[in-house]
This record gives sequence, C-alpha cells and structure tokens, in this order.
Amino acid sequence: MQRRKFLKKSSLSTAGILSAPILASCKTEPKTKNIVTTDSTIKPIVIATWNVPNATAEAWEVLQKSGSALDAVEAGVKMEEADINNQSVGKGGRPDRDGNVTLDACIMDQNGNCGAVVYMQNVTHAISVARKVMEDTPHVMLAGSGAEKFAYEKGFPKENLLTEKSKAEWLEWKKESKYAPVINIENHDTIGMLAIDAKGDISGACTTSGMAYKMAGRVGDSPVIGSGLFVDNEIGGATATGQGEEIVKTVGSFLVVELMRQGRSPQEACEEAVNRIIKNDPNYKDIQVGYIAVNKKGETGGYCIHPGFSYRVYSEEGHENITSKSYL
Ligand code: SD4
Repeated sequence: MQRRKFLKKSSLSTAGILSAPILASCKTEPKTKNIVTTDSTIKPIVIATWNVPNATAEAWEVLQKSGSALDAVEAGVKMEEADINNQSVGKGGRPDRDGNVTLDACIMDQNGNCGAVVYMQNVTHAISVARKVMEDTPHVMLAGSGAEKFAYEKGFPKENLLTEKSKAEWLEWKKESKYAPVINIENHDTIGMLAIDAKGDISGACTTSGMAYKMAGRVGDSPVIGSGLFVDNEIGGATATGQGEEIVKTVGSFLVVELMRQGRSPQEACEEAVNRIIKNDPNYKDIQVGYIAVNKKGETGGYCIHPGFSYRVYSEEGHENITSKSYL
C-alpha cells in the first residue's frame, strides 16, 4: 500500500474553484457530513483515471447529496468533457487526421444496463448521450451521424468541438503527419470513473476524444463495454486509459472484474490485465495502458505499463491523487 497524503474532503466541487496545484498544496477541512450509509460495510468512493480533481470532487458532491453512483459518474466526467484544457475529452479534444473531433463514451449502471456512443461529432457531453441511449432506446450503442441525430432529438446543442489550440497543434502535426502516439501525452487524460454510492451500488463512465490524429472512423476501447469499462455490482468495476487497441484485444476491463471475481484484489487484477498486454505484444514498450479498479468493499487499485499514470480517489478518508505503479 502506498503511503498516502490525504487531502481532507471538501465541498468545493465545482469547475474552476479547485485546480490541481491548489489541491496538491493545501489541506481543507471537511465541510460536509459523511455520507449516510444503510450498512457500515458500504464504503462510498469515487475513483477516476488521471489527476482530475474537479471531476472526482463533483462526483463526490453528488454522492453526498444522496445521489446515485450513476448520477455521480455522469456528473463527474462531464466536468472533463466541458473543460477545453483537457485535450483528450469532449470539447477541446484533439482531432483525427482530418481535423474532426470525434467522441467515444459509455456508461454502465448497477443493474448491468449500459449505453454508448462512438465516433460522435459536434456534441460535447457524449456521456449524457450514452446515458440516454441506455435509458431511452432498446440499444446499447449508437455510432456517428446516428448518435449525433439522436443527441439533437434529445435536446443536446450542436457545438464546434475543435478549439483554436487543438486546431493549431493538428496543423503542426500535419506537416509531418507521423502517427506515433507520444506516451502519456497524446493518450493522456481520457476519463474513466467508477463510484460506489450510499446503497453500495456501483456504476461507471468512460469518455474520450480518442487517440490524437487517429484515422478517420477509428474507435478505441473507451466506448466498448468490457474493454474501456465494466461494472458488475456483485464484484466491482474497472476502467481503462491508454492505447485502446491493446485494451480491446484483451477485453481489459472485463478481465479485471473477472479476476476480482476469482479472488484477486483490485491491485492484483489490474496488474494481471497489464501483464496480459505485455505477454501479447512484443512492442509493449511503445504503448501506454493504465487500469483502475474498485471492488465491492471499496478497495482500489491501479496499474500501468509506463510510469506517468495516476488516478484520483475520493472517499470519506480524503481526496488524493495516487501515482500508479507501473510495469516498467
Ligand atoms: C483510446 N483509450 O481511444 C483511448 C485513449 C485514451 O487518454 O485513453 N486517452 O484508445
């Protein structure tokens, strides 16, 4: 177990109020009561890929207001979708080779229901569209123009997702057009989030603009249930970030949950899922993949191939960014 530097939980949750440097340098006293649980073995918690304090604080706030894990993960990841400084998610995401920002997202609840959108353009909150797919259609996944049309029918606004910054970087990239994703840069900051609420129910969400400068039409792991995200309310949940092709090939998040079912801790399960990729791919040194997981007891784990991945945990014990252990 890593030595933890806890930041006490805070009710300062909304966008812009907290920034990573502030969170890293000051402790705040709890301003809200603990979440009331019906069973003392339930440990409400939020865990998310990368250092996303605004997102985890937002999700925790939902749990503190007796919200469900599903509402918490949706609200949490929306923070990153709306943040134009996060160039891996939602508005401001890096585009594909043709200059189009295309979003992938999925969501899964405690009953095994799930919804996803893939290759969707012009709508910021892909995760909320995915939730509508789950709740308002007989399907699990909608793609491309179909997903976009559905989003407009549900009242989501049409927006230009390509910011000047991402556009300028893409134009610079085009000069060489060399596709060689830079580890922890061009596959950094996709948000996968898992939460346990006061009833002990687990839900998860995962949303991304995908690998920067991907081929037009490319879809990664993030919207694929079992790869970028999987939740089993009896066992726990897992979510992934990094080079999606490797995660899809090993059905990574499902694998992590199944390993936990067989008795592995979240940490051991994440490590085994990364080891599978390493065994499968001799070029693993060129790839970054990171997994995080939580089990029903609220125990967490995370593991990745290259150093540089971290994940954020928010629980009654505090709010912290944990540097993931890595294979290399
Ligand atoms: C993908 N897994 O599209 C995503 C990329 C990612 O942080 O995780 N970026 O393959």
